[in-house]
Amino acid sequence: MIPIDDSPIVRDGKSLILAMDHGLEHGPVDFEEVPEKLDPAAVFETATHDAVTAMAVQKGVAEGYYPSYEDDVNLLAKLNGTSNLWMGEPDSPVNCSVEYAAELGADAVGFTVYSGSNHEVEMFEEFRDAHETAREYDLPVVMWSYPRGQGLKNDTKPGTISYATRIALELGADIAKVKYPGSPEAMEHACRAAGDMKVVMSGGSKTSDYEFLSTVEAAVQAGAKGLAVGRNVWQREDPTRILDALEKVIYEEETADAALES
Ligand code: FBP
Repeated sequence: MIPIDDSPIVRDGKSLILAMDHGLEHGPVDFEEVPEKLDPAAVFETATHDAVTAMAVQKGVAEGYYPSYEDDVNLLAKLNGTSNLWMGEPDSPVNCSVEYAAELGADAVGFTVYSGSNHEVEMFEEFRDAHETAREYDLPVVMWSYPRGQGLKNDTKPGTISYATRIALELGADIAKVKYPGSPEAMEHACRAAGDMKVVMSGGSKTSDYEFLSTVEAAVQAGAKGLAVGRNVWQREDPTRILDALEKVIYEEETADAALES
């Protein structure tokens, strides 16, 4: 097993994963204000920024677009994913095998686990298969660790997020992507609950430059090892500007203010 810090998706112990699977998870509505980003090539261009350590996409997008970017972008193949066109307890079908992700040139694989859902048992079993196969291919595993379901009224409360990071550690993930639990103290506890596993913060819906960067700053100061972000980067008119600032906040541990000024 290759140490996670030696993986191409990690830079100086941290990661900035640019996610663009929203067309599946949310639908084209996420691209309404930035219609030019409906073309996956436009987001792959953004991912060539030095701050980005991997781009997370589904299989179909990887097949069509990754060959043109494989020299400049590291691929994180998302193995499961679902639309929001149906109702019911959270679940996410496995759309891609680890073997096929490796064939596509993936540097890592990503897997959503909705702990707390009535489908938790199957999702844990599917994660086990993916995780153990990924180990055979020396591919790091990033868990989108999202406790969600009818038993969970608030999926970002501190105890839920530290449970989410702990589940990811227990099940063998190398990196867990979790939502920000609302305060630096809660994030710190979530990182401690993760032991030696890396925790990255989920970006969420688009906010102002300052609000977004100061939350990233708080998360990094609390022990998060970076960010997995989509809309807060590619829904911006100038993704390069925010990536320049994120590079400073994440890798150089500058404040949001300092990063925005320079
Ligand atoms: P965002 O930073 O835009 O939220 O993207 C990260 C991500 O995990 C995507 O991979 C995914 O499409 C989306 O968030 C799912 O978010 P949610 O399940 O909260 O709607």
